[in-house]
Amino acid sequence: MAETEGIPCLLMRGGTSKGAYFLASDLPAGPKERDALLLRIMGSPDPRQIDGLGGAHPLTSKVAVVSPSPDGDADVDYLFLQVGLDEAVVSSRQNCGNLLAGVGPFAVERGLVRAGEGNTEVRIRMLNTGSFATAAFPTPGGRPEYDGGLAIDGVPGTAAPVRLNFEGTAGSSTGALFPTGRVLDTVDGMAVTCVDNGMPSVLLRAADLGLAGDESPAELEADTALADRLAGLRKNAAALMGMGDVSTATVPKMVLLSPARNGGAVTTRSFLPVRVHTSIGVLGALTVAAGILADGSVGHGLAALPGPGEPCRIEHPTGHFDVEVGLAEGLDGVTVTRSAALRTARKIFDGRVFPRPRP
Ligand code: NQM
Repeated sequence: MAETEGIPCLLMRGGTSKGAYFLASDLPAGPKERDALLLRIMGSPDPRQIDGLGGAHPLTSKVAVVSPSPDGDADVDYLFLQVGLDEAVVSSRQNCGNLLAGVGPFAVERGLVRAGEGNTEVRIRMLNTGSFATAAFPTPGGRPEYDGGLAIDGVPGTAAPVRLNFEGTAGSSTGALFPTGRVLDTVDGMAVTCVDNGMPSVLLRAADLGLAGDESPAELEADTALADRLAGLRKNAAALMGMGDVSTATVPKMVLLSPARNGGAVTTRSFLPVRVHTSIGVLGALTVAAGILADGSVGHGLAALPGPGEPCRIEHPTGHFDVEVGLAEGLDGVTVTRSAALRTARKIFDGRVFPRPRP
């Protein structure tokens, strides 16, 4: 389709993020051409993204590309792309569980999946990592219902629940739940836990960096000495995790941990890796939960761990996020037995997007 006629696009909030959702068949098949087009659609590079759909923050500069799945075990394939703000970079190196919340409804909206009676389950293969998720959401009368009674912190009001059950998240980007082979490492003299339950992350104790751990994202972003320290730690931890050059990657995330303030398990501040998350990612929260549940990790001692069958409440800058994570000790060490969470999603705009002209 000629760019001048516009490209079909659904703008959706997925969890606490927002992004542009496309059918893969509406975008160029080659990643280079596709990414160049997405940069012009989102208005990058430009920190304000003034000439495109992007919202001038990593959490609103996201794209979901969805297609029917050739894998017999999935209904649809979902590729997540993080679009840079001031750099012309589109990265597929991380997954996004927040945009994932909109993938099931999008698949129904676009006719890739037929809605069930009252509720629909969509099985999604997540191409960034090769792991799977099943999304369940209400579809009364055969259409996704976005209105509902579930409040999630970081989003005003309430909306219909989207239940996300994950499989195969442990080590999905790095090959192991604890990619260094240890639950605790020392990097640049600091105790860290490198963990990947769907989002490769480096967990640190805020107190070890001289922080309380409940500073606001703006305060943390203004601390340039902290940014330098975290950049060095991230580079060295990523090497230990076998992740290679992460200078243009958005993973691993750096997550500061401190004791919970409001009855949850732990307080978090998550770096994306430069801007600070206003809440926390879905796979990010599942990864923090797996990290603190593991005996001997940096967060284990400071966390108020949930009882059997209780959700793990991850506190963040705008409230909390309850996730369900189970760990078991197996012959090969610690394994993840369950990863699940509740999110909401909303269709905001359906239409055609007109990319900026080629430079
Ligand atoms: O961890 C932001 C988000 C995310 C990722 C990020 C996410 C997840 O909140 O599953 O959703 O960590 O870059 O959208």
